[in-house]
Amino acid sequence: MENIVLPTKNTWCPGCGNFGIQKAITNIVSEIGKEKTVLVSGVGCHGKMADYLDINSFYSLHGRAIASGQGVKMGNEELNVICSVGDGDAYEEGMAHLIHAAKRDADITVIVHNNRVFALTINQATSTSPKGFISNSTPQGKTEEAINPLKIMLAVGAGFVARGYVGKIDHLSRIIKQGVEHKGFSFIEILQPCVAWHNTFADYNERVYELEKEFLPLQEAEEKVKEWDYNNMESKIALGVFYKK
Ligand SMILES: Cc1ncc(C[n+]2csc(CCOP(=O)(O)OP(=O)(O)O)c2C)c(N)n1
Ligand code: SF4
Ligand SMILES: [Mg+2]
Repeated sequence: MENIVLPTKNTWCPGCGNFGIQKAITNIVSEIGKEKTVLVSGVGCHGKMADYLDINSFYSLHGRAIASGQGVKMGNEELNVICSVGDGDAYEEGMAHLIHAAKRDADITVIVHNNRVFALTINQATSTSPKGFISNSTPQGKTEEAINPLKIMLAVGAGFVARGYVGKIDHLSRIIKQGVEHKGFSFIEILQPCVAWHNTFADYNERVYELEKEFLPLQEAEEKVKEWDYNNMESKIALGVFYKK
């Protein structure tokens, strides 16, 4: 394993789920090839990843990392492009980019650091915060249902759809590696608790489980992603590759 963590001052909160994603990338970087990999970051707590890793990177704008990543890939198709984005980035400001990149099967990997909150701007609800979530933008509780991004990705034809969890770093590392190696668009939702504003560690630890199969046929995947709808606080949460074309 190559140590690519820079000695830069790290301002993530102690215990932040982003450390798990940093570790997962560190685990696989020598296997996917450090010199031919580019990390394209959005803006938010997750975006600081570009500052903390000794890896080729491009610090993009909030919601624009997926567009920038496609530009990088067009410039040099030999590169592995990993767009490291927040849920605010991917499912709010950048949702149109996410949908169209999936639809056109752009050969990039999107990893979503989904803490289910706008964290850097100190606690506003996002599309995947559960109904009833109390935050600075929803002081009386979020009134809308959460969206299910995996369902959306399958509906628009994404060729690789997976979910990982920072509490299972080896499993997460394997999923990211598979996503990078997949030819075409790959989408990986990562459950990343934010210990400051949305600490879901205990809840996820109780509910997550790994899919037994390597991946599922499309119809089965479409059913499986409905098991947890992001509002339900009781159902089990499947991890793994749901679908691979
Ligand atoms: C176009 C635009 N809108 C809003 C902002 C302000 N902004 C900066 S970070 C951020 C929240 C990021 O949330 P998320 O993408 O979920 O990342 P996290 O901080 O949770 O990792 C916002 C709204 C911005 N920089 N640019
Ligand atoms: S605010 Fe949340 S996401 Fe941001 S560094 Fe702290 S724990 Fe991590
Ligand atoms: Mg977020």
